[in-house]
Amino acid sequence: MPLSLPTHAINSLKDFLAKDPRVMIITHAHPDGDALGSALALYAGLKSIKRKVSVACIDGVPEKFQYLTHHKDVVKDFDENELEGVIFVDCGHEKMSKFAESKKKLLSGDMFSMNIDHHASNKGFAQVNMVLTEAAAAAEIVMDLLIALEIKITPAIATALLTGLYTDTGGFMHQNTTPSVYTHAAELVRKGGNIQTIAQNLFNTYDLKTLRLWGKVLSGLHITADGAAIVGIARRDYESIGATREDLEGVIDYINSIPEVQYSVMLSEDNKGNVKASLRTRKPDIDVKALAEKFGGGGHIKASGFMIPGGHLEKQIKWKIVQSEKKEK
Ligand SMILES: [Mn+2]
Repeated sequence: MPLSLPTHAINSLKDFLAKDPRVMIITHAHPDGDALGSALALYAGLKSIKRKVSVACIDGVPEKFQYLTHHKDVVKDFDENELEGVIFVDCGHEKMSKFAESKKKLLSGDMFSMNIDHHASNKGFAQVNMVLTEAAAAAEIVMDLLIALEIKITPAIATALLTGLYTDTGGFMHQNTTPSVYTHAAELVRKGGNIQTIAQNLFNTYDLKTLRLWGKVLSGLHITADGAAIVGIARRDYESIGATREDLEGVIDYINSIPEVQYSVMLSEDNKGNVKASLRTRKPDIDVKALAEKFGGGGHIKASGFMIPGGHLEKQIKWKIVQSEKKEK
């Protein structure tokens, strides 16, 4: 069963594309597999019907995603004056792109703007919004959109879309793995999507510094009396072993694997002294999105996050989170 995409949004996009415009696809900073998979799938699809399309991500393409076709076409910057339209993909908020604030023209109404996303926090920041919170991944929406536009899903596009489905469902293991995810995935495999490539690049490949860093994280884990697993990683923790904060991605799922843990909080310091908090839970009755929102963040019920600007990683932050959670009870 395909998702119910809003017909008016499909028609607006069709009308816009018919003018042969120059259009930029933008995905969020610190991209994950869904950000890049859905953006590159849409890019390849629009290219195949000879549209003047480009694709941008402020942080470029991390090495582990460089198996994706057209990854070299992803630009880190662009001139908004050379565009007639922009399509945001997998951005729960325009700020996530890190372009919208500096390039005011993008969402000023001076050009066509579209927002393709699945985050519950998305307020519909573009002219045309295709926000389906029931979708597990932006890739699920992009797949149905390509079909609606009668664009052929090639094996390369299928692999990009499957990458989005795989990453945003934690390899089909998270609670958001709906029947729709499986039917979409089945169709993508039928169209030549390569699961082996995805599994090898994203799930079973870790370099030595990453494993060393994870060792540090796991040994510093603290479990509170309330069953919250909390760990803090200072900048020196990863810099001392030649790792970066990006190498922490995935370790929180190990922390969350402890059966008695109610929810997990990972606090990591960036090189400017800001602290990023990642929250996860596997418990059906716990909503980490609500917890993140108290700190000005957001995300999904089972996976969320927030940022403490200039927060420096000190015990106080851990304490604040635990106290705030206690008060709720
Ligand atoms: Mn996503």
